[in-house]
This record gives sequence, C-alpha cells and structure tokens, in this order.
Amino acid sequence: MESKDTICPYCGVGCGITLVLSDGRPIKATGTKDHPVSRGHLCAKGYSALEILGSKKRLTDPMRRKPDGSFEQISWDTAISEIAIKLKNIVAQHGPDSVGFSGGCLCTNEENYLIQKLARRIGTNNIESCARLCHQPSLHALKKTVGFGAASNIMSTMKDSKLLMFVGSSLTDSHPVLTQYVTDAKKNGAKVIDVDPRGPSLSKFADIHLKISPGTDIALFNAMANVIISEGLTNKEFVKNRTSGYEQLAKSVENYTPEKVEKITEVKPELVRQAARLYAVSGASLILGGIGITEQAQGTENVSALINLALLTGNYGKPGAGVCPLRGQANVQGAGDVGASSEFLPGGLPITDENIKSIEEKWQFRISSKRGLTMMEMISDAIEGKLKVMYLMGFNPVHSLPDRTKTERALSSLDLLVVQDIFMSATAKYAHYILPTATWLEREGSMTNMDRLVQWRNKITEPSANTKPDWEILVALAKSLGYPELAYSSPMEIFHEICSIIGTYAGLEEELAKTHYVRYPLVNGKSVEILFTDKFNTPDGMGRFTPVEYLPVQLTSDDYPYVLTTGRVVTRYNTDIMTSQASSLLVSGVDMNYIDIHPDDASKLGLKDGDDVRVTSRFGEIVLKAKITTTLRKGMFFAPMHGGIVNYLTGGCLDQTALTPCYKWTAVNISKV
Ligand SMILES: Nc1nc2c(c(=O)[nH]1)N[C@H]1C(S)=C(S)[C@@H](COP(=O)(O)OP(=O)(O)OC[C@H]3O[C@@H](n4cnc5c(=O)[nH]c(N)nc54)[C@H](O)[C@@H]3O)O[C@H]1N2
Ligand SMILES: Nc1nc2c(c(=O)[nH]1)N[C@H]1C(S)=C(S)[C@@H](COP(=O)(O)OP(=O)(O)OC[C@H]3O[C@@H](n4cnc5c(=O)[nH]c(N)nc54)[C@H](O)[C@@H]3O)O[C@H]1N2
Ligand code: SF4
Ligand SMILES: [Mo]
Repeated sequence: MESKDTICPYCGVGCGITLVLSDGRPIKATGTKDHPVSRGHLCAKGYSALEILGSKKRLTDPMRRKPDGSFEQISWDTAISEIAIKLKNIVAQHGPDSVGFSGGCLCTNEENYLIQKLARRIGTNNIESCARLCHQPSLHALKKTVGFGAASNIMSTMKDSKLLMFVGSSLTDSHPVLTQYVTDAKKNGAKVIDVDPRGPSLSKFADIHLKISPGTDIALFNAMANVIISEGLTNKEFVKNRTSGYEQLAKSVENYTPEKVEKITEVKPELVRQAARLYAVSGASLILGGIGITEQAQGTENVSALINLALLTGNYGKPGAGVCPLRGQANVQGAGDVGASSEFLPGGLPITDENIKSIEEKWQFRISSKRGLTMMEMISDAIEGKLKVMYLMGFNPVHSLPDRTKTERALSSLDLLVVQDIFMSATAKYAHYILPTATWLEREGSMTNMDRLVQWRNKITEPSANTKPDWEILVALAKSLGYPELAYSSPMEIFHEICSIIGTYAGLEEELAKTHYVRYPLVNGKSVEILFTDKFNTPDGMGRFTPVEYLPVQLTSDDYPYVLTTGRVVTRYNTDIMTSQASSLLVSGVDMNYIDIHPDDASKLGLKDGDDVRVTSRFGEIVLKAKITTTLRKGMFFAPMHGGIVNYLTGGCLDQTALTPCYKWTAVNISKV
C-alpha cells in the first residue's frame, strides 16, 4: 500500500505521521518510524487526526452574515471583493490602526508570514497570534537574558540529562509523546523534579514533587538560588566567564531563605534545599517550562527566575542542560518567528527605526513605527469603538480569551469580522464573512516545532468542497486590495522570502529541499542541537542575570475565597473544535464542563461526585459537574479549558510584561446548586 508522510496538526511536539493511502485517499494514520522527535510514537489525538476530515461540520463555502444573523452562501469572488472594499473604506475613514489581525498557530509559516505582511502593508502592527496567550512571557524572558526566544537544547537531549525539572507543565496530558524521553532519562539515572500545585502529572517519574501554592513560583526559584549561592554550589567559572549581573542577583535573593519562603509557597524548606542541590550538582540539569508559570501575573519574571538558576550553575551550552519552553500549538514557534506579533517584526526583531529600515528595504513599502495592539488591547479597543475590524485566521477567541462576556461584546461591536477557519467555531458565529479553509492535509507549507525543527508538510489530497488553502485566500485578498508586494504563486516561493529576511532561517530552504526537515538556526551551514556553547546571543555574548522580586497578588477575598486553575486533558485540544469531531477520542457521557475538587473541600462544601456546582468569579457564573480527586491542593480547583464556558470566569489579571492573561489563577466562589 502507498504511504505518505505528514505532521500532526495539533501540538508543538510536531510528531511525524505516516499516512496509509488507498486509491490516493488517506485511510490510516501511523507514527513515522524515523521521525527525529516522535520516533514512531503518536498520542491518541495524532492517531485520530484523520477522523476530522470527514466531519459533516466542515465549512464548505464562503458565507456572509445576513441582517437577521443567519448566513448565506456566496462565491469566493464576491467574498474577497466585498471584504477588500469594506477594509479599504474603513482604513480610509479611521486609519490603519482601526484594523486588527490574528495569525493562526495551526497554520504554516508561510500563511503567518503573509498575514503579518498584509497587516503591515495596510499600515498597522496590529497582528497577534495565540503565542500571546501562552509563552509570550517565555519569549520576553529568553530574549532579555540569553538573546534568543526558543529552546536552548532539543528534546532528545533529555537522555543526557541527570536532572529534569518540569515547572507548570502537565506533560503527560499536553505533550504526551515527549514522555518517552523522560523514560529514557530515568533509565540513564536521571532524577525528576515536578513543580506544580496539582498532580504530580508526572507521577510515574517525579522524584520530588514541589506542590507549590499557586502563583508563588518566583519565591521558590529565588529560594533555590539562595541555597545554591549560600551553599557554594554555583559554577564559579561559568558565572565569571559567561554571565553578567551576578552581584545584583546574589543580593536580590539574600532574603529568600527556604524558611522565609515557606510561608509563601507552602513548600517545606528541606524539599527546597534537596531540589536546589540536585539541580546544582547533577552535572546536566534541564528546565522544561509549561504555561503553569507563564499564564500568571508574574509570568515573565517566573521564567527569568528559572534562567537565573541555569546561569548560576552553568547549565547552558552542553548536552542534557538548558532551558526549554514547552511550546503549545503545532506552529506557535514559527508564527512568532515569521512576525505574527504586535511587538516584534519578522525574526523577532523589536520595532525600532533600524529594524524597520532593514525590512522596508526588502519589502519596498513603509512600515508603521507604532507598536501594535496586543490581543487583549484589541478586545478593549473594539468595545471602545476604536478598533473596527478583526481578521482572524485559525483563532477562536470567543472560547479561548479570558472574560468571554467581554469578548462577545467586543466582537459584536465590530464593523467587520472576518473568520478563516475549517469549522463553524464559536467565533465564526459572530463573523460578517466566514472563509472556509482547506485542512492541513490539503495544502503544503512549513511548520516549526518547539524543538526548532522546521518541517515541510506535504499536500496529500486536494482541498475538499469549495475550500481554499489559507495562503491562497490571503494572496487573493491582497490582490483585491491592490498590493503587488503580496503576489505569490506557491508556499515555497514565500518560504524562500522568509529565509532571505529572517537571519535565523537563512539557508534553510536548501537543507529542507534535501531532507524535509531541518533544525534552525544553521551555524556554519550546519544545524545545531545545543545553543550557546560558547556565547549567548546577547550583544556582549554574556547571559544576563535578572533579579526578580515576588509580588503577592491578593486576588482572593471573602466573596471569592478559592483559586481556580484551568488547563488541559490529553484527549481534547484547546477549544475542542477539532477533537470534538474525532469519535475515537470521545468517551460517551464524559463532558468537559467539570471541576476537580479536593475531598476536604468537597466535604466542607457538602459536595459529592457528579453534583452540579455553581462557580462564580468577578466576571461571571457557570455550573460545572463536581469531580472529587486527591491530586489537588486544598482550596484549589481545576477545570479543563476545553468545555467552552470556563472563560466566563477568567479575566482581569495579565502578566505585566507580555500582557498574557492569568488563566492559571482566578479567584472564585464555589457552592452546590
Ligand atoms: N491534550 C492537549 N495537549 C495540548 C493542548 C491541548 O489543548 N490539549 N494545547 C497545547 C497548547 S496550546 C499549549 S500552550 C500546551 C500547554 O501545555 P502545559 O504547559 O502543560 O499547560 P496546562 O496543561 O494548561 O497547565 C500546565 C500545568 O500548570 C499547573 N499550574 C497551575 N498553576 C500553577 C502555578 O502557580 N505554578 C506552577 N508551577 N504550576 C501551575 C497546572 O496544574 C497544570 O498541571 O499544551 C499543548 N498541548
Ligand atoms: N481558561 C483557559 N483558556 C485558555 C488557556 C488555558 O489554559 N485556560 N490556554 C490558552 C492557550 S495556551 C491557547 S494557545 C489558546 C488557544 O486558543 P485558540 O487558538 O483560539 O484555540 P484553538 O482551538 O487551537 O483554535 C484554533 C482554530 O483554528 C481552526 N483551525 C484549525 N486548523 C486550521 C487551519 O489550517 N486553518 C485555519 N484557518 N483554521 C484552522 C480550528 O478549527 C479552531 O477554530 O487558548 C487559551 N485559552
Ligand atoms: S504529542 Fe502532539 S504532535 Fe504528537 S501526536 Fe500528540 S498531539 Fe500530535
Ligand atoms: Mo497555547
């Protein structure tokens, strides 16, 4: 039987899928044996990925909303020309900053490059992606301290690690295929520390579980730095030759003794000491960070505090060491790299006069020097009537943004909402125009995973019904708007332009033509698995210590005394649009609108398994089904993000640097219905 390789459409692991074909149609998904990251493995979502293709709910034709709220089918020409005319009129009347775009983290690099170039051609930097909602704080911290916003080491480096420290990650749910590397590491004698107020999700593997009080990670990481310094466990040579700012860092953590910090973190001082010693002396310690520490009021500082630990102990630039953000969506790393960001130009360049000039020379049009609006700013501006248009490619904000009531109000206020999607999402229902896109198997292009692996995804079948690839839709719209700078005839042509514009992607097109995947950046023409072996990417080559203080956020009150955290389960993906169409993933009777409750809280509140529970926050009220479990801390509750209603509760608090929402920390009250 014929087979063809592709990549899983879901998470940032970027697993290789080998499709078995019959008469040219894919009939079965299996793991690609020699794939450099997944090594033949897939999780249930990867195996089920084909099931969504045949879904009756797929969008088939462009649609326009009628005054009564229903949708009518229209032709592509009508849809594109009407959108172009409306866009032009609104820009002429209200200026380019009245328009906001979102790239899609399940779309290719080429599609994200196109949409950000289109936004900037219109004259605005209002272009965002889902990165704002998860690892933008990691990006900020990494850029500031080591000068490059991606994983320092690749995932297979775990086998060389002697200590793996997972922080705010539910790896077995969120990146399940990576657990094979944890097993390898354990076989080689590695120890595992898990920092998470729940779980441990890594229960099979964790040697030390620091069941921290939510939102207090900085205090813990500073206490670990305090132990490392006070017990003389720093790598003195590394600190002297490779870093700057040690004195300030040492001073800043003086007060963070494990004993003082216990009041904040509720972690026993002896456990903090054990963790710090293990981390410092293992010889090869790797930090893997999830969004449990970034979707927080001090998200960026959390990541900086972790990088301080790696710099103190020389855990950079060697096998089995480093700091790696566990990126979320299949192409969130790439979307940011190619410029789907309101604060960075392609290549992660800040919006400065010098950087604007260098890109303008290549693009041959003027770029705005004003920082764009972040996603949450777009929502607020839409409500205030300043933002008139949103153009969303593969993004479902009604379900995924905090404070759903506010998001719904914002989208209802727009003069023009265009949604490019494969399904009728909660967001598409608010659209004036819905543009149906071909799925990942029906178009080609490159995707960049959390491992810095740029993979070329082949087209397997033709676009179904009257759908079109995202890149073709954007090229057609640009043509209708009269922008010859965006006239492309293939994804490969766009990829060549990306490689010529973005320094870290330079040379990839030749390698990709040979192998179908290549790891960036190339150094002397070769892929590098370990970054920063002799210097960091900062202007002076030094790793910068960044002192950070723990700031208590007192969000709970008598009215809202409990902490709700939200996250993932292994069989559902984000807003569940796609996974809800895969019947093999659905267990009958299992609904995602539930809430995990500790048995002690359950008895205090008079709740038992299966009860309806009223959950209220400052932003809304919902009803969830009670699920009693011992994996939680007392006074803390967990609800999956997939069910669709939990974001009626979240809102308000943002990371102060990256303006990422604090999905991991909402003050709530709980009662029996
Ligand atoms: N099955 C599945 N996989 C996915 C996704 C999916 O929807 N489903 N989505 C993808 C995406 S977009 C992303 S971004 C990734 C996210 O993957 P992860 O980073 O694993 O994110 P979550 O599962 O949301 O939450 C991570 C953990 O943070 C913990 N946490 C909460 N508060 C705190 C705290 O204060 N401190 C610490 N240290 N931990 C805390 C939670 O208990 C939870 O276990 O997953 C990707 N993979
Ligand atoms: N409460 C709470 N909320 C959260 C989080 C949390 O932990 N808790 N996590 C946040 C995080 S980390 C993230 S990343 C966001 C995710 O938020 P979203 O990005 O809004 O969620 P997805 O479900 O991934 O939405 C992707 C959309 O793209 C569509 N799509 C899929 N493939 C394609 C394609 O090829 N082309 C096009 N045009 N569309 C396509 C899907 O049908 C879907 O509608 O949610 C955030 N929201
Ligand atoms: S781990 Fe992620 S990329 Fe791999 S099969 Fe599962 S969802 Fe797909
Ligand atoms: Mo994410």
